[in-house]
Amino acid sequence: MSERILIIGSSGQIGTELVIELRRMYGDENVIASDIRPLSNHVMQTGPFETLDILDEQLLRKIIKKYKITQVYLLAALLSATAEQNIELGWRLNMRSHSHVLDLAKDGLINKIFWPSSIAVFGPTTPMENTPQYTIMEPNTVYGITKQAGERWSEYYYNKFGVDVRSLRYPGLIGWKSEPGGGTTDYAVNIFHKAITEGKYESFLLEDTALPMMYMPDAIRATIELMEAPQEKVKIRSSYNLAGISFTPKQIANEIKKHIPNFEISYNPDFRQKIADSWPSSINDLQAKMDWGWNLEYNLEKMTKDMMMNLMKKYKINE
Ligand code: NAD
Ligand code: AKB
Repeated sequence: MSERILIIGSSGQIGTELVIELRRMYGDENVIASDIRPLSNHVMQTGPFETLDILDEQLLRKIIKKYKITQVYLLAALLSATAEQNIELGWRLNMRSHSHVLDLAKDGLINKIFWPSSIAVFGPTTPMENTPQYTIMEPNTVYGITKQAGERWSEYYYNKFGVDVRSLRYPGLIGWKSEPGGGTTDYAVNIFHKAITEGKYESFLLEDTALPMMYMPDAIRATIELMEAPQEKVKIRSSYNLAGISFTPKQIANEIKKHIPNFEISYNPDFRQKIADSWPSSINDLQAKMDWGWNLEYNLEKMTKDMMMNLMKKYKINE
Protein backbone atom coordinates (compact mmCIF):
# COMPACT_ATOMS: atom_id res chain seq x y z
CA MET A 1 0.00 0.00 0.00
CA SER A 2 1.32 3.46 -0.83
CA GLU A 3 1.89 5.84 2.07
CA ARG A 4 -0.51 8.72 2.80
CA ILE A 5 1.07 11.20 5.16
CA LEU A 6 -0.51 13.87 7.39
CA ILE A 7 1.70 16.69 8.67
CA ILE A 8 0.19 18.47 11.68
CA GLY A 9 1.69 21.93 12.20
CA SER A 10 2.72 22.26 8.55
CA SER A 11 2.83 26.07 8.56
CA GLY A 12 5.70 26.14 11.07
CA GLN A 13 9.48 26.24 10.74
CA ILE A 14 9.98 22.49 10.28
CA GLY A 15 6.60 21.72 8.69
CA THR A 16 7.13 24.09 5.78
CA GLU A 17 10.32 22.30 4.76
CA LEU A 18 9.20 18.76 5.61
CA VAL A 19 6.07 19.03 3.47
CA ILE A 20 8.14 20.06 0.44
CA GLU A 21 10.58 17.17 0.87
CA LEU A 22 7.92 14.53 1.60
CA ARG A 23 5.84 15.69 -1.41
CA ARG A 24 8.95 15.30 -3.56
CA MET A 25 9.37 11.73 -2.27
CA TYR A 26 5.76 10.50 -2.04
CA GLY A 27 3.90 12.72 -4.53
CA ASP A 28 2.01 15.97 -3.87
CA GLU A 29 -1.40 14.33 -3.41
CA ASN A 30 -0.10 11.84 -0.83
CA VAL A 31 1.16 14.42 1.65
CA ILE A 32 -1.60 16.33 3.41
CA ALA A 33 -0.52 19.52 5.12
CA SER A 34 -2.54 20.77 8.10
CA ASP A 35 -2.29 23.58 10.61
CA ILE A 36 -4.51 25.78 12.75
CA ARG A 37 -3.30 28.71 10.62
CA PRO A 38 -3.23 28.47 6.83
CA LEU A 39 -0.21 29.93 5.00
CA SER A 40 -0.23 31.49 1.57
CA ASN A 41 2.91 29.79 0.32
CA HIS A 42 4.31 26.82 -1.55
CA VAL A 43 2.94 24.34 1.03
CA MET A 44 -0.64 25.47 0.38
CA GLN A 45 -0.33 25.56 -3.39
CA THR A 46 1.38 22.25 -4.17
CA GLY A 47 -1.01 19.78 -2.51
CA PRO A 48 -3.89 19.19 -0.10
CA PHE A 49 -4.22 21.40 2.99
CA GLU A 50 -6.68 21.05 5.88
CA THR A 51 -7.28 23.61 8.60
CA LEU A 52 -7.00 21.54 11.77
CA ASP A 53 -6.85 22.38 15.45
CA ILE A 54 -5.09 19.31 16.82
CA LEU A 55 -7.02 19.66 20.07
CA ASP A 56 -10.17 18.76 18.08
CA GLU A 57 -9.82 14.97 18.18
CA GLN A 58 -13.01 14.31 16.22
CA LEU A 59 -11.89 16.46 13.30
CA LEU A 60 -8.47 14.80 13.40
CA ARG A 61 -10.09 11.38 13.08
CA LYS A 62 -12.31 12.61 10.24
CA ILE A 63 -9.28 13.84 8.29
CA ILE A 64 -7.38 10.59 8.96
CA LYS A 65 -10.28 8.59 7.51
CA LYS A 66 -10.99 11.00 4.63
CA TYR A 67 -7.44 10.70 3.25
CA LYS A 68 -6.79 7.10 4.45
CA ILE A 69 -3.70 8.38 6.28
CA THR A 70 -0.96 5.83 7.12
CA GLN A 71 1.67 8.08 8.77
CA VAL A 72 1.48 11.22 10.92
CA TYR A 73 4.21 13.78 11.54
CA LEU A 74 3.08 15.74 14.61
CA LEU A 75 4.80 19.14 14.65
CA ALA A 76 2.17 21.34 16.33
CA ALA A 77 3.47 22.59 19.68
CA LEU A 78 4.30 25.67 21.72
CA LEU A 79 8.08 26.10 21.81
CA SER A 80 10.15 26.93 24.89
CA ALA A 81 9.85 30.73 25.07
CA THR A 82 6.18 30.86 24.06
CA ALA A 83 5.20 28.02 26.38
CA GLU A 84 6.90 29.76 29.29
CA GLN A 85 4.56 32.71 28.66
CA ASN A 86 1.44 30.55 28.35
CA ILE A 87 2.02 27.60 30.64
CA GLU A 88 -1.51 26.21 30.54
CA LEU A 89 -1.74 26.16 26.72
CA GLY A 90 1.83 24.86 26.47
CA TRP A 91 0.99 21.87 28.64
CA ARG A 92 -2.44 21.24 27.07
CA LEU A 93 -1.38 21.58 23.42
CA ASN A 94 1.91 19.70 23.69
CA MET A 95 0.45 16.80 25.68
CA ARG A 96 -3.03 16.37 24.21
CA SER A 97 -1.80 16.57 20.61
CA HIS A 98 0.58 13.71 21.34
CA SER A 99 -1.99 11.49 23.04
CA HIS A 100 -4.54 12.15 20.26
CA VAL A 101 -2.05 10.91 17.68
CA LEU A 102 -0.76 7.98 19.77
CA ASP A 103 -4.36 6.83 20.22
CA LEU A 104 -4.92 6.84 16.44
CA ALA A 105 -2.15 4.28 16.12
CA LYS A 106 -3.31 2.29 19.14
CA ASP A 107 -6.77 2.07 17.51
CA GLY A 108 -5.20 0.78 14.28
CA LEU A 109 -6.02 3.86 12.15
CA ILE A 110 -2.39 4.74 11.29
CA ASN A 111 0.86 2.75 11.10
CA LYS A 112 3.65 5.17 11.98
CA ILE A 113 4.19 8.41 13.92
CA PHE A 114 6.96 10.99 13.99
CA TRP A 115 6.91 13.15 17.10
CA PRO A 116 9.84 15.48 17.85
CA SER A 117 11.43 15.89 21.25
CA SER A 118 14.12 18.49 21.98
CA ILE A 119 17.34 19.24 23.85
CA ALA A 120 14.87 20.97 26.21
CA VAL A 121 14.17 17.54 27.67
CA PHE A 122 17.41 18.01 29.64
CA GLY A 123 17.77 20.30 32.64
CA PRO A 124 20.25 22.03 34.93
CA THR A 125 21.31 18.77 36.64
CA THR A 126 22.14 17.08 33.30
CA PRO A 127 25.85 16.82 32.36
CA MET A 128 26.18 19.80 29.99
CA GLU A 129 29.04 18.68 27.75
CA ASN A 130 28.65 15.79 25.31
CA THR A 131 25.33 14.93 27.00
CA PRO A 132 24.76 11.15 26.75
CA GLN A 133 21.60 9.46 25.43
CA TYR A 134 20.78 8.14 28.91
CA THR A 135 21.43 10.60 31.73
CA ILE A 136 19.80 12.74 34.41
CA MET A 137 16.79 14.56 32.97
CA GLU A 138 15.17 17.17 35.19
CA PRO A 139 13.81 19.83 32.79
CA ASN A 140 12.70 23.04 34.49
CA THR A 141 10.64 24.63 31.68
CA VAL A 142 7.04 23.73 30.87
CA TYR A 143 8.19 22.94 27.32
CA GLY A 144 10.91 20.59 28.57
CA ILE A 145 8.49 18.90 30.95
CA THR A 146 6.08 18.23 28.04
CA LYS A 147 8.92 16.80 25.97
CA GLN A 148 10.02 14.50 28.79
CA ALA A 149 6.47 13.34 29.46
CA GLY A 150 5.96 12.91 25.70
CA GLU A 151 9.03 10.70 25.45
CA ARG A 152 7.75 8.52 28.29
CA TRP A 153 4.33 8.21 26.61
CA SER A 154 5.90 7.28 23.26
CA GLU A 155 7.96 4.50 24.81
CA TYR A 156 4.97 3.32 26.83
CA TYR A 157 2.73 3.12 23.74
CA TYR A 158 5.45 1.24 21.86
CA ASN A 159 5.97 -1.30 24.65
CA LYS A 160 2.32 -1.73 25.61
CA PHE A 161 0.48 -1.39 22.28
CA GLY A 162 3.22 -1.85 19.65
CA VAL A 163 2.77 1.69 18.32
CA ASP A 164 5.53 2.49 15.79
CA VAL A 165 6.46 5.93 17.10
CA ARG A 166 9.83 7.48 16.25
CA SER A 167 11.46 10.58 17.64
CA LEU A 168 14.52 12.86 17.61
CA ARG A 169 15.71 15.28 20.28
CA TYR A 170 16.24 18.14 17.86
CA PRO A 171 18.80 20.81 18.74
CA GLY A 172 17.93 24.43 17.81
CA LEU A 173 17.11 24.44 14.10
CA ILE A 174 18.35 27.05 11.64
CA GLY A 175 16.89 27.59 8.19
CA TRP A 176 16.22 30.35 5.67
CA LYS A 177 12.91 29.18 4.18
CA SER A 178 10.71 29.99 7.19
CA GLU A 179 10.62 32.00 10.41
CA PRO A 180 11.29 30.36 13.78
CA GLY A 181 8.25 29.89 16.02
CA GLY A 182 9.04 31.14 19.55
CA GLY A 183 12.06 29.19 20.81
CA THR A 184 15.12 30.06 22.86
CA THR A 185 17.40 29.15 19.95
CA ASP A 186 15.60 31.57 17.56
CA TYR A 187 18.44 34.09 17.94
CA ALA A 188 20.57 31.92 15.65
CA VAL A 189 18.06 32.48 12.81
CA ASN A 190 17.21 36.12 13.58
CA ILE A 191 20.90 37.07 13.60
CA PHE A 192 21.22 36.26 9.88
CA HIS A 193 18.17 38.35 8.89
CA LYS A 194 19.31 41.35 10.95
CA ALA A 195 22.92 41.05 9.78
CA ILE A 196 21.77 41.26 6.17
CA THR A 197 19.03 43.88 6.54
CA GLU A 198 20.53 46.13 9.28
CA GLY A 199 24.20 45.15 9.68
CA LYS A 200 23.73 44.69 13.43
CA TYR A 201 21.95 42.42 15.91
CA GLU A 202 21.11 42.57 19.61
CA SER A 203 21.30 39.04 21.01
CA PHE A 204 18.92 38.00 23.79
CA LEU A 205 21.52 35.42 24.91
CA LEU A 206 24.97 36.23 26.32
CA GLU A 207 27.99 35.99 24.06
CA ASP A 208 29.38 32.78 25.57
CA THR A 209 26.13 30.74 25.76
CA ALA A 210 26.92 27.57 23.82
CA LEU A 211 23.93 25.57 22.57
CA PRO A 212 23.55 22.61 20.20
CA MET A 213 22.11 23.72 16.83
CA MET A 214 21.53 22.13 13.43
CA TYR A 215 21.04 23.34 9.87
CA MET A 216 17.56 22.52 8.57
CA PRO A 217 18.65 20.30 5.62
CA ASP A 218 20.41 18.01 8.12
CA ALA A 219 17.34 18.00 10.42
CA ILE A 220 14.96 17.15 7.56
CA ARG A 221 17.27 14.39 6.35
CA ALA A 222 17.62 12.97 9.90
CA THR A 223 13.83 12.94 10.28
CA ILE A 224 13.23 11.13 7.03
CA GLU A 225 16.12 8.70 7.53
CA LEU A 226 14.72 7.74 10.93
CA MET A 227 11.21 7.33 9.53
CA GLU A 228 12.48 5.21 6.61
CA ALA A 229 14.71 3.00 8.77
CA PRO A 230 13.62 -0.66 9.15
CA GLN A 231 11.67 -1.26 12.40
CA GLU A 232 14.40 -3.38 13.97
CA LYS A 233 16.99 -0.61 13.60
CA VAL A 234 14.92 1.83 15.64
CA LYS A 235 15.95 0.63 19.08
CA ILE A 236 15.06 3.76 21.05
CA ARG A 237 11.36 4.64 21.25
CA SER A 238 11.60 7.55 23.67
CA SER A 239 13.76 9.81 21.47
CA TYR A 240 17.23 9.83 19.91
CA ASN A 241 19.92 12.38 20.82
CA LEU A 242 20.96 14.40 17.75
CA ALA A 243 24.13 16.45 18.13
CA GLY A 244 24.41 19.04 15.36
CA ILE A 245 26.84 21.94 15.74
CA SER A 246 27.54 23.65 19.08
CA PHE A 247 28.35 27.37 19.04
CA THR A 248 27.88 30.60 21.00
CA PRO A 249 26.36 33.92 19.80
CA LYS A 250 29.91 35.29 19.60
CA GLN A 251 31.12 32.41 17.44
CA ILE A 252 28.24 32.66 14.96
CA ALA A 253 28.69 36.46 14.82
CA ASN A 254 32.36 35.94 13.95
CA GLU A 255 31.38 33.53 11.19
CA ILE A 256 28.87 36.04 9.79
CA LYS A 257 31.60 38.74 9.87
CA LYS A 258 33.50 36.71 7.25
CA HIS A 259 30.63 37.62 4.89
CA ILE A 260 29.66 41.03 6.34
CA PRO A 261 32.88 42.49 7.85
CA ASN A 262 31.11 45.49 9.44
CA PHE A 263 28.48 43.36 11.19
CA GLU A 264 28.05 44.35 14.84
CA ILE A 265 26.58 42.25 17.65
CA SER A 266 25.51 43.45 21.10
CA TYR A 267 24.10 41.48 24.03
CA ASN A 268 20.99 42.15 26.08
CA PRO A 269 19.89 38.90 27.75
CA ASP A 270 16.22 38.41 28.67
CA PHE A 271 14.17 35.59 30.25
CA ARG A 272 15.40 33.20 27.55
CA GLN A 273 18.94 33.27 29.03
CA LYS A 274 17.74 31.25 32.01
CA ILE A 275 16.18 28.66 29.70
CA ALA A 276 19.38 28.43 27.62
CA ASP A 277 21.47 28.05 30.79
CA SER A 278 19.46 24.96 31.73
CA TRP A 279 20.21 23.19 28.42
CA PRO A 280 23.30 21.22 27.38
CA SER A 281 26.00 22.90 25.32
CA SER A 282 26.82 19.79 23.30
CA ILE A 283 25.20 16.42 22.68
CA ASN A 284 26.45 12.86 22.15
CA ASP A 285 24.52 11.16 19.32
CA LEU A 286 26.54 7.96 19.02
CA GLN A 287 23.38 5.86 19.42
CA ALA A 288 21.71 7.41 16.35
CA LYS A 289 24.91 6.83 14.37
CA MET A 290 25.10 3.18 15.44
CA ASP A 291 21.40 2.30 15.11
CA TRP A 292 20.36 3.90 11.81
CA GLY A 293 23.57 5.34 10.39
CA TRP A 294 23.08 9.05 11.19
CA ASN A 295 25.76 11.43 9.92
CA LEU A 296 25.90 15.24 10.08
CA GLU A 297 26.72 17.17 6.92
CA TYR A 298 26.82 20.89 7.83
CA ASN A 299 29.36 22.49 10.19
CA LEU A 300 29.16 26.15 11.27
CA GLU A 301 31.17 27.45 8.32
CA LYS A 302 29.22 25.51 5.67
CA MET A 303 25.87 26.38 7.23
CA THR A 304 26.69 30.10 7.48
CA LYS A 305 27.82 30.20 3.84
CA ASP A 306 24.62 28.53 2.67
CA MET A 307 22.37 30.69 4.89
CA MET A 308 24.06 33.86 3.66
CA MET A 309 23.81 32.84 0.01
CA ASN A 310 20.12 31.97 0.22
CA LEU A 311 19.08 34.94 2.36
CA MET A 312 21.03 37.37 0.15
CA LYS A 313 19.05 35.99 -2.80
CA LYS A 314 15.81 36.25 -0.82
CA TYR A 315 16.51 39.90 0.07
CA LYS A 316 17.83 40.47 -3.49
CA ILE A 317 21.27 41.61 -2.28
CA ASN A 318 24.56 40.80 -4.08
CA GLU A 319 27.11 39.44 -1.63
P1 NAD B 1 6.64 26.22 14.89
O1 NAD B 1 6.18 26.98 16.07
O2 NAD B 1 7.40 26.93 13.84
O3 NAD B 1 5.41 25.48 14.21
C1 NAD B 1 4.38 24.89 14.95
C2 NAD B 1 3.14 24.95 14.11
O4 NAD B 1 2.08 24.38 14.88
C3 NAD B 1 2.71 26.39 13.74
O5 NAD B 1 2.57 26.52 12.35
C4 NAD B 1 1.39 26.58 14.46
O6 NAD B 1 0.45 27.36 13.74
C5 NAD B 1 0.90 25.13 14.60
N1 NAD B 1 -0.06 24.97 15.67
C6 NAD B 1 -0.10 25.59 16.87
N2 NAD B 1 -1.19 25.21 17.55
C7 NAD B 1 -1.85 24.33 16.78
C8 NAD B 1 -3.04 23.58 16.95
N3 NAD B 1 -3.79 23.69 18.05
N4 NAD B 1 -3.43 22.76 15.96
C9 NAD B 1 -2.68 22.65 14.82
N5 NAD B 1 -1.54 23.34 14.60
C10 NAD B 1 -1.14 24.17 15.57
O7 NAD B 1 7.49 24.99 15.46
P2 NAD B 1 8.63 24.17 14.71
O8 NAD B 1 9.91 24.87 14.96
O9 NAD B 1 8.24 23.83 13.34
O10 NAD B 1 8.64 22.86 15.64
C11 NAD B 1 7.90 21.72 15.34
C12 NAD B 1 8.15 20.67 16.40
O11 NAD B 1 9.55 20.41 16.51
C13 NAD B 1 7.68 21.05 17.81
O12 NAD B 1 7.23 19.92 18.48
C14 NAD B 1 8.96 21.53 18.47
O13 NAD B 1 8.91 21.36 19.86
C15 NAD B 1 9.97 20.61 17.84
N6 NAD B 1 11.31 21.18 17.90
C16 NAD B 1 11.64 22.28 17.15
C17 NAD B 1 12.91 22.81 17.24
C18 NAD B 1 13.33 24.03 16.45
O14 NAD B 1 14.44 24.53 16.66
N7 NAD B 1 12.51 24.52 15.52
C19 NAD B 1 13.86 22.22 18.09
C20 NAD B 1 13.47 21.13 18.87
C21 NAD B 1 12.20 20.59 18.75
C1 AKB C 1 13.37 26.09 21.38
O1 AKB C 1 14.32 26.89 21.50
O2 AKB C 1 12.36 26.08 22.09
C2 AKB C 1 13.49 25.03 20.32
C3 AKB C 1 14.07 23.79 20.90
C4 AKB C 1 15.52 23.64 21.03
O3 AKB C 1 13.34 22.92 21.27
N1 AKB C 1 14.27 25.54 19.24
